[in-house]
Amino acid sequence: MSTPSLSNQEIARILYQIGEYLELQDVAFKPRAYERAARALETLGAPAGDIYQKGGLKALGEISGVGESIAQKIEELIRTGHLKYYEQLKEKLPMDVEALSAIEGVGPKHIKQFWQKLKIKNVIDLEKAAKTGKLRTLERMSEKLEQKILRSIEFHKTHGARFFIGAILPEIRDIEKRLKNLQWTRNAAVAGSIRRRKETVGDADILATSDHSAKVMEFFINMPEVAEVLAHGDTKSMVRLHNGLELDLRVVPEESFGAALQYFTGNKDHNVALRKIAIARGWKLNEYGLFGVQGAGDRGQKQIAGRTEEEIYDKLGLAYIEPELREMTGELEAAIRQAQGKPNGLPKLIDYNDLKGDLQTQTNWSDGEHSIEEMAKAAQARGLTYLAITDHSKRLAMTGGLDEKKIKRQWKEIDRVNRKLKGTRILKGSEVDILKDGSLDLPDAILAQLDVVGASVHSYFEMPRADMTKRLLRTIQNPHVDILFHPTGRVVNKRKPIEVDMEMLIKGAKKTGTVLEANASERLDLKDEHIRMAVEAGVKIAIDSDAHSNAQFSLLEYGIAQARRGWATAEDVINTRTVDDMLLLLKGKRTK
Ligand code: DGT
Ligand code: CA
Ligand code: CA
Ligand code: ZN
Repeated sequence: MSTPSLSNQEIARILYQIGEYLELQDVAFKPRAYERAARALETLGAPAGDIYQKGGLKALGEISGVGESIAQKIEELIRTGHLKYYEQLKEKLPMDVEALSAIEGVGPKHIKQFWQKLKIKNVIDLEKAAKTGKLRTLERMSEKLEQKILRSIEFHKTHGARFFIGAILPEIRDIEKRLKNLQWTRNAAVAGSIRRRKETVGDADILATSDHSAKVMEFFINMPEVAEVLAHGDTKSMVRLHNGLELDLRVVPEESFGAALQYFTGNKDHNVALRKIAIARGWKLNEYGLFGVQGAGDRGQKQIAGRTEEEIYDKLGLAYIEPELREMTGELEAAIRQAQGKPNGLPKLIDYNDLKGDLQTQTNWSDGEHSIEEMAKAAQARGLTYLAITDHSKRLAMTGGLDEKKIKRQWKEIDRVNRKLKGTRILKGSEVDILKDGSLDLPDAILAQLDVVGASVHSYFEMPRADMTKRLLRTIQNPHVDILFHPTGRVVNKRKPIEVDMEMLIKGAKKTGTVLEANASERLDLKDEHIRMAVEAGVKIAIDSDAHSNAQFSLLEYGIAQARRGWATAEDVINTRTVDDMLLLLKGKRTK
């Protein structure tokens, strides 16, 4: 093809929008079909353009969830980069459906009505109409609803878009480093949800100490990433970056740095509870420090702590709490128990350097970009001593999924690279597809010869909860299934999880000795709370990059962060073990 074809994500986005336009026109059934197809596109391992090139229109139609008529539209998009049908819909309904439907209280019917009666095309128009009292005049509207919409618009302005942590952390870290290295600062640190490594973040809260705070602010608002300066003061400024993320920078006194770091790291509930502990002791805790009367001779309030976070927790009678745990989910109680030498203290969290291997990676044998050898070298560069090659299995034929014959050929190549490469061992694996009934698309005889078998749902995402739970429980019954890959199928900010009874699944994993994956890619699947449930139940976790290129081993960090937020120790995570210990652990299930 001469023109660069659209990515699967871009095609999916257009299909989603068509679905929304059809919904606006009260068309029956079709909106669901477009949604389904969009989702199928998002989960495809290989670019739709490649699939089309290899198998034509017929191959597009064979993608599960894509019918004949939508396949034709995808073909047109691939061939021309445009879609007449879509352009026509857009012309007829030229409003920003995506943004408008994100406003709470605004549904498809409203969007249609707002356009027909008031020519409202986007959120700015909507806000104007609400502020001038025009919305309330419409049928089925009221002053109350108008106010609700205004509040919701206001909310979206401040909290609307939450950013995936992986999309912003490298840039924020870079800014933090530049601020730290600045000649006018003594210290600088990112606080807030970013420091807690929450999977999505609203804005970035940065702190610094300096004797020349005006200079620091000057530097901050003039950084090349800054698109707009929202506020500029001597000790506090706020900017918006080109990517849309807002950054606050506060310069605080040196003796308050720890207190400010603690305060602005949050979360809010954790802070409120901590302040109550201070009050119970007759003290006061705020972003400037911990203050109170300590000794009998003291008069007035003195600073008891504030320079470091550690001394604040210590003076309040708590063990130090890692930022990832500060979510008010029992960490304070555990920290008190620990400080008092009682059992059930805080977990010793897995460290960011603890991983020795990666158990889900794909290569150019299926939908990955690089060869087995290139992936192994990249894993080695990341400091890993082993990696499992887990290309897709045959049902995902469109991704080049491997059948029995091809997988046996791959083993030969793995053996060859293993003989050549020192220091990193390549394990034979597969990402086996879970069929509708929970069985797998490769025979046990093949699975038995693999070092690492991960099983994944890539179809029938919409199954009712009970059926899905049954399906996955059947899958993990298979003694050859070592790991359930990305157990819920969600993608942060993009795709909702499948419906499954997580408690039953974890029980099943415990009973069968199946490992659950904490996928470190944009999926971050399992979620932190589910990792915690698994860990509490004694189920082992594997943190995998799911790398599709040699650059993606850096993703592992986000999986580790998620595992830490799930209270996981190194012991809970199988790939902190040496390759032999890890394999021994997997064998435990197979020989059970
Ligand atoms: P985000 O930005 O929505 O992802 O979440 P955070 O946690 O970064 O929240 P943000 O940016 O609103 O505020 C940063 C921190 O400041 C927050 O984690 C705790 C602290 N904080 C904010 N508001 C309050 C408050 O009303 N009381 C207390 N004690 N702390 C607060
Ligand atoms: Ca924040
Ligand atoms: Ca903030
Ligand atoms: Zn997968």
